[in-house]
Amino acid sequence: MFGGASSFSGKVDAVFLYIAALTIAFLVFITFVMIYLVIRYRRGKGGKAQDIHGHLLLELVWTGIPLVLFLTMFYYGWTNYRYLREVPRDAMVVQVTARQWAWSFTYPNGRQTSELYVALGRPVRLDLKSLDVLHGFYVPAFRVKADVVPGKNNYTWFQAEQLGDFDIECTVMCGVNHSYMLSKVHVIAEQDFSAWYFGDSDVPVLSQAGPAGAPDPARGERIFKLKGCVACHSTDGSKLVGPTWKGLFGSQVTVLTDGKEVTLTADDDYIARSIHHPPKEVVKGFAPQMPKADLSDRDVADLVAYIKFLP
Ligand code: HEC
Ligand SMILES: [Cu+2]
Repeated sequence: MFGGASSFSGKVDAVFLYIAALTIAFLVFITFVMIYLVIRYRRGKGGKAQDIHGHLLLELVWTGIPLVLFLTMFYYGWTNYRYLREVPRDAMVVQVTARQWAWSFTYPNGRQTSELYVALGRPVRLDLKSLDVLHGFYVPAFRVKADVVPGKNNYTWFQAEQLGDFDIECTVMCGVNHSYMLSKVHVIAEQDFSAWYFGDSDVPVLSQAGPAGAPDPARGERIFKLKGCVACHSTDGSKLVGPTWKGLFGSQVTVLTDGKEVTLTADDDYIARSIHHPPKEVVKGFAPQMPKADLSDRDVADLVAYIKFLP
């Protein structure tokens, strides 16, 4: 009866509407009966109070009917909940990593992306992991929502039924940039997905030690987006949670190290140190909020090259 962007959408909407309709019907019914009884039995001239001692049939009816209705709600909700939790065996498994304040996705072949790509009509299982605090994985169009709890592995799944791009949001207040913790699901046709998955895409397999070549700023930029640096650092001069990277390279930076203020030049070495050991030198005017990322030496070299490349 109901369609939607995923195999859940229609089912979740149907349960929701069923419960809402039943609730509204009861609200209207009870309100009208109440108003009627208040008027009918109001205190008037010559009225006389009456004692009533139970009415078996009436009590059976007003217990029985709601009981049956509420059990249908329960049954309907329960069967759908089971469907949401039972992942088909042939589902593709994608690891989802949440951190303040970005999502990343790792595919069975090791490819990592900051946006999710899935094939139309194919079930996808998402294994949810948080690196820091509580997050909530939510794709409104798919009616998919699951908590991502640090230290506990949660999961969810879906099967996309419509081509297109859909929003991913975080539902849990997870820090200052919570509301920017956004991403997308791209639902593409099966053959496009295979081409993307097996082909050469613009998204590299990260932290895989490639041939040691010259540091690559373009790869650095992709790491910047993929590893969530983009949530706290801008490249256009605006101040987010962390300092902007615009004009950073070669500038004078005042940092607090071991409780002392030191002014130094932001060179290769300083930037690499800031990434490897964030709390060691904390830029003046900022809180020590920078997390330690799992980056290889090559990743850091490419990030430094990217920062250098920025105006
Ligand atoms: C949760 C927010 C956050 C994230 C995510 C984050 N940083 Fe930071 N970063 C900060 C803050 C705050 C500072 C300033 C305080 C400090 O120096 O520790 C900072 C400082 C830096 C500095 C020194 C900048 C300067 O102006 O001297 C570099 C370089 C840096 N971060 C690189 C990175 C890289 C690379 C990533 C991604 C792997 C990253 N950061 C992710 C918050 C963040
Ligand atoms: Cu979050």
